Amino acid sequence: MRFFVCLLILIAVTPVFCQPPIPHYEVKRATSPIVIDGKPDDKAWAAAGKIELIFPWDAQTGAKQKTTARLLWDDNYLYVSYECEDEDIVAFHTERDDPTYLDDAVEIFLNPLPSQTGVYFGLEMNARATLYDYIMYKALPSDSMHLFKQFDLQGVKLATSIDGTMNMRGDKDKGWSLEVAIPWSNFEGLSKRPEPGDVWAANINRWDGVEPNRRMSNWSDPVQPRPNPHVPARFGQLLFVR
Ligand SMILES: [Ca+2]
Ligand SMILES: [Ca+2]
Repeated sequence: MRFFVCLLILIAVTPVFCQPPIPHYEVKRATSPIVIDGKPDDKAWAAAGKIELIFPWDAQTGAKQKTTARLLWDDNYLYVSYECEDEDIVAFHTERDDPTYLDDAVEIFLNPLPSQTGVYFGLEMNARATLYDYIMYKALPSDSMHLFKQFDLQGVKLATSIDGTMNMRGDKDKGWSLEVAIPWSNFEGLSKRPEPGDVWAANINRWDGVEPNRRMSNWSDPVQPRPNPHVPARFGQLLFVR
């Protein structure tokens, strides 16, 4: 009897212990101005650590193209940059809150209050610098997540730079990059502006390719059977440092 109880406990807890670790990243303060022009070549970016996205779903058939993301902060903004290797840059959506995730797009999901997983902010940005932004929130009675896209972040600065020919399918592109600056004032009420030592939770994602050959890559593996990054309990940790 005791053996079977132990076996049942082992079966119940094993999936948790087998999950990949939650990644951590130190967000350094920008020591010089960052010009949001889509090219993360400002002097400040050189000090930022690099995140390379991983490919959690082997069943997807899109090319595994490298993405590097970096983050910085200062008194007014959180800065995020992405450098995407891409042999075929495809993006069509141009209006705020269009479904940019159907294009070549990068994302950041931000939870300024990691003690809870019921609310977070989403930014999904395509290679044309179109922003789809929203709040995701958990609601009773089923505790399912809801997406409120009428919410618009204020004062976001966003730009991309293209090394190739967008939406020309027959040639070979090199890639694209994106810079975004998000004012801290958007998060008032849920969290104050971070100070050194504070931790926020986040995931960083990319959608790449054209159906039926698409692929999603992520900073933190959401540990889902199908591509789904909306798992706040699996977000990585951003530690703000000087
Ligand atoms: Ca692409
Ligand atoms: Ca919106």
